[in-house]
Amino acid sequence: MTEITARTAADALQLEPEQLRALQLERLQRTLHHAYENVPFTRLAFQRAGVHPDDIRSLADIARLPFTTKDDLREYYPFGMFAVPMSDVRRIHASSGTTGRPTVVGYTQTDLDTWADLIARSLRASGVQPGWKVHNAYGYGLFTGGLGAHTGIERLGATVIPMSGGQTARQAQLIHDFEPDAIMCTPTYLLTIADALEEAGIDPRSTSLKVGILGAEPWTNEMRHQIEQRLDIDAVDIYGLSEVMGPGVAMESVTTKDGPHIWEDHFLPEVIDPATGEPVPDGEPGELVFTSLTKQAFPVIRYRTKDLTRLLPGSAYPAMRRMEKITGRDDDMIILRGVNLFPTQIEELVLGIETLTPHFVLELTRQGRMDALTVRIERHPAVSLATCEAAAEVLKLRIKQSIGTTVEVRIEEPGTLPRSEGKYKRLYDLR
Ligand code: DLL
Repeated sequence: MTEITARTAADALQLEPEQLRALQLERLQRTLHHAYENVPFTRLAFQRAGVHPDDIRSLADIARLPFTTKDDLREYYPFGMFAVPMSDVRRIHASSGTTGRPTVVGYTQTDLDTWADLIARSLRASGVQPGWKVHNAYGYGLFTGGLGAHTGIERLGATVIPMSGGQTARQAQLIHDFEPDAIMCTPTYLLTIADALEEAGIDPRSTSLKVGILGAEPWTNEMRHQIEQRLDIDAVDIYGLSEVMGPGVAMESVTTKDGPHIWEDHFLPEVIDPATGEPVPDGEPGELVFTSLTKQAFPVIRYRTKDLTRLLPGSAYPAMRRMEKITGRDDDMIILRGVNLFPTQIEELVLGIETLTPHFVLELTRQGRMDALTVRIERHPAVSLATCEAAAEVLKLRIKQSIGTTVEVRIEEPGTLPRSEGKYKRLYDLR
């Protein structure tokens, strides 16, 4: 494939809609040929579906192509989906996955350059400027968060502080000592860091931090509000997934805070009905699907993310569409006595009650023949048990009113629930 980097399309943000569509179509056709010629899975899947890359003459034709799922990637573990010889692969990452084999992804030097450029673009959207110091607390290693963010921070011309996750007391100390301007980590880990700052006698609102670039897990606008208040920063949403690249597939602008803009010059988004696989119009909710437009080592065609959202018109960057903040994943959905709910819905309600802490987990159990959901929430040390119990009753009521189901709420003593060090495990299925 001819080399295309974000820099050669640096003015992509300025494109008129029809120019962007033309660029996408050209890149789509090139990607389809590249994958068809070099990835046996793609060739086979296309042949089974009776399509050839030459049949795709418009962006709408993409609906004729077969989907790719995580199971497909697992089947070709570890390197069977790579579209270039291993000698051209400069780096691999893997997404852990809770069960089964991890998904392994690869990058050529050009892919790594594009990624760094897109992180740099994302950082600009978040307000980070060249010359700033960025504390990077996404995990380093096979996870795409740490190293993905790292090279982009450098590419922007900012200074990276490569902390990785964990050693939270030390993170708090170094935020105090090194005076970073920005922090990158998961939203739940930032709450853990805020607690550690307080424990070290540092007022979380007094640090040098101006902005948090937060993602890798679903989080609500209520969580944004709480983080912004607690740390006196702007909190913006960064989205991505290993299979499609890593962080930086989409990024929210600090000026609008209205959901991540998808960098459409590199990734073609669709939203489909998860049950039928049919594309739904922009504005309608469904499962997000991506086709990569410039990737060399690991092109993906109609990759089903399982992430649930809607496509919205661009705002801060009118050329690119936005996605609504993710409400959850298709596989995170809890079906409780016939009612569907997502952990983020509970988060929204918990954070709406001032006397409750954001430290909570959900437990699904079976009681007799019925499923039951318990929300276990930590008491804030400064709030009495009686006040907390009263707040728990309010929470139960609000959950009943807005979600339509009855749950148990249990107050736990301060410091007893697990703390986030990265992606937080909110839901425990004990059935
Ligand atoms: O989590 C990439 C990433 C790293 C994104 C750092 C942002 C910051 P994976 O480990 O492959 O990659 O997990 C991808 O995480 O399909 C979503 O379900 C979830 N996710 C990622 N970003 C967001 C976000 C990285 N901003 C999976 N909001 C995705 C909600 C997110 N969910």
